[in-house]
Amino acid sequence: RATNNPLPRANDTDTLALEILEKLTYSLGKTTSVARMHDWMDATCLAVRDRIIDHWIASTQKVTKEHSKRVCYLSMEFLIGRLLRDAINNLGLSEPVKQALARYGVDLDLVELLEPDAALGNGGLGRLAACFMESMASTEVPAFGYGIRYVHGFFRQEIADGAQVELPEDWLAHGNPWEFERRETAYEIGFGGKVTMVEEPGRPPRYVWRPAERVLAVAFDTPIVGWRGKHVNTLRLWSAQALDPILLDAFNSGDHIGALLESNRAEAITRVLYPADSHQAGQELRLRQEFFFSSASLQDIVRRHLQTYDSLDNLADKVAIQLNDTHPAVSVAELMRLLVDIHGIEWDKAWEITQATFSYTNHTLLPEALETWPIHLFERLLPRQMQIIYAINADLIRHARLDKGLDDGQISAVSLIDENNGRRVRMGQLAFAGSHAVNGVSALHTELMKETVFRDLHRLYPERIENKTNGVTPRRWLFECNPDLCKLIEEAIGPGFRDNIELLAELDKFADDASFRDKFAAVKLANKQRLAKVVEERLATYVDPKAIFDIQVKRIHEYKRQFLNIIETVALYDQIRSSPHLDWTPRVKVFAGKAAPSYQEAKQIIHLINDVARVINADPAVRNLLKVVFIPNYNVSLAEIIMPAADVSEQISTAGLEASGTGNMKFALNGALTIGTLDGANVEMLEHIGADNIFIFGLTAEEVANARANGHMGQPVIERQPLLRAALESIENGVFSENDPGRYRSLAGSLRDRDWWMIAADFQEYWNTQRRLDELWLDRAKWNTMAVHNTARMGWFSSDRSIGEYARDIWKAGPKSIQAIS
Ligand code: 26Y
Repeated sequence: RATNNPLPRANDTDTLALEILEKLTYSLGKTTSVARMHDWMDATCLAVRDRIIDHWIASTQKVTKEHSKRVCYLSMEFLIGRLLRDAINNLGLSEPVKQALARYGVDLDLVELLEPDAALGNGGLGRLAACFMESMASTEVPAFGYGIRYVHGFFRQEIADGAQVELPEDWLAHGNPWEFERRETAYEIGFGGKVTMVEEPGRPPRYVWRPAERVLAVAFDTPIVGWRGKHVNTLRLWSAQALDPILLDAFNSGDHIGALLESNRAEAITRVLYPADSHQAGQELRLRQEFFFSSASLQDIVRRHLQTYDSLDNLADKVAIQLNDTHPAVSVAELMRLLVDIHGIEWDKAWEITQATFSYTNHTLLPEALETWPIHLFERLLPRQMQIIYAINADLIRHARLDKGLDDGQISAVSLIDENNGRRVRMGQLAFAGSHAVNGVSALHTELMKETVFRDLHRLYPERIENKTNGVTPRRWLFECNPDLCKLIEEAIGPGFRDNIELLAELDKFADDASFRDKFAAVKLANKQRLAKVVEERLATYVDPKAIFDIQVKRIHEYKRQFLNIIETVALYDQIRSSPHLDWTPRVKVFAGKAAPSYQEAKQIIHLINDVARVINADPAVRNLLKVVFIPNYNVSLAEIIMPAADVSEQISTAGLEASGTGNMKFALNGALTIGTLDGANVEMLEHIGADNIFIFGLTAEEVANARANGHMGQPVIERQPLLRAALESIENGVFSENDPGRYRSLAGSLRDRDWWMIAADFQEYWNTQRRLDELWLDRAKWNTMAVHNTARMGWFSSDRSIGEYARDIWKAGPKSIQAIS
């Protein structure tokens, strides 16, 4: 019997050593004596990849044979990071691969560092997509991730004279060992042109779109292997190519440059990731990207469905399509076009299929991040999709007016077209209308969705919005990044937690066990030493691993309030200098994160952090009681070093603005204590971890809304708080920017003014809470007890749990065991 599924390979060191050598020899053409470290990295990836492929083929065949329902996760971003350790760990090959390489005198840890960090995303939303891909594989939910194969991912950040500099990222420069180009899986994507109505006798009129421009979307597949290699899913990323790569006519007539222009124009679509995660700039190229990957993914989904079934009527029974925010929302119109125009399905039936197939996740309520597109741009680029949106809107408005009795004001709030800002398509409303389920990413965020952005649509469709609190994969964010802690946990409670992370709860009873606590603290110290070494190497700054490591790492944004953190740092600096005799608790303030290149305020905040760091770190008066470091180029790989090394996790966003947060979960899982506001998933962390084990401060979301409505101003608050006043004055008077004393005048001024982000409003409570942490540090047994409780109680925040809920409530897909979770 012919089968391409070989016998399972042996996983011993001998076999792996031989296979790595074979890859080095026959795939890379190198001998052990001339091989460089990157050759070993490639050879190791290829050897490990073979094992993934075995499981991949088996998984694909099983899903095909059983006609299982598939989940298609459409996301403009997948912030994956490195894959080698993930693969080795999930396949249970850590020891044999390490030993195998050791035979050639090669260190696996060093090999791993050479893999480029795939940064096809901005931040939380993209990293969530990557965690979800891993969890779907680990929980055996058949899934495809669909996205864009950007040639240049998220920019590399350097700091020059304190300021952010953006450099191009080039992850594909030396090839990508994980991907498979599928030249046969390619679709034409149209742009522009005209729509004509075709009338044939006895048939309803048909619309035919003749695009002016066409490009090809070519699939590149990466296998995503789940825990214990049980199941492998596919991440399918689209790359743009010209249909006719060189215009032969032009080429032959000697216009060699002109002949290549078209391919440049086509390939530009997937050249670079937009580096903004909170402000829509509205460039045409971005809309092209959105449509390009949406259309390619839908054509692929439809084609695959028709390979098995003879009709699209049962599409929603066999596929669930999740829209990761509104970036793929044009999919709603595009699927309608495919169903109605191409496959001749009647409009109402097509709409039923569409709604049953799609669901949509919202990740932000910030008005400036909500996507809308000018009608004229949409119409020019996607004329047929624009018509379809008008038709959907007409149905929606008719229903709202006639069946639900909405008035004009309410109608204009639910309309897919914003008439107030020069007529724009609202992508949020489109995604909502085209989906059977819409979800927020934390309990608080979901409630706020119902009250704010989607208030009127929620009234119209009160069943549609539900909550799915985010999670993070414990494989990457505990097992792989903190192996020593896992060993310790296993000694205490056995290995069960590796297959069911909620069993971490059994660790709770060790929180009061002094000897366990000490070992827990010893692991934390070793992780801090490792981070200290990175800081020393990259910044030539010594930080004492015995001090509190107080860490804020995330995108730089006003609402995330890195500014609040650095003002508190300045106030602490002032206090240490004015009362040197007091018993100050040594602290290291660690910052990292990127600002969108066009976001001036965020770039100023980075500059300020670096200016403050320079002054404080050089001041002998603080005697190493306080250090400030900004580690450049925050990415997934750096996060894997940082998360296990934190004592304090800063989650201090203005309440109501952080949809969920996921860094908060990674820190707490690794035993950091959170100082945070009642925002996003912090609220649920408080419920799980308990109020005694987390440090909550500040205004609630409701209080923030009220303060804003009541015209809150910072100045009167600042007058009443000498610490804040002094810190702010030193920042605005150039104490940290002597060569440019006015540099921070407007940044500081914004606090005196309307203090939109409630920094002045929350300062005093933040300061007081930090001092409670200082005090707690003196009672290390108590601190460590709390840290153990954090790790023990964070199991619920696994993305396996999130995926289980999506599978059960929204997708109705995945193994029976998952769909039956309570
Ligand atoms: C439209 C464009 C400007 C845009 C691009 C990216 C808008 C938003 C984004 C990304 C948003 C994002 O990353 N949101 C984050 O999603 C995480 C996962 O749900 C949340 O944990 C986090 O609170 C939220 O800010």
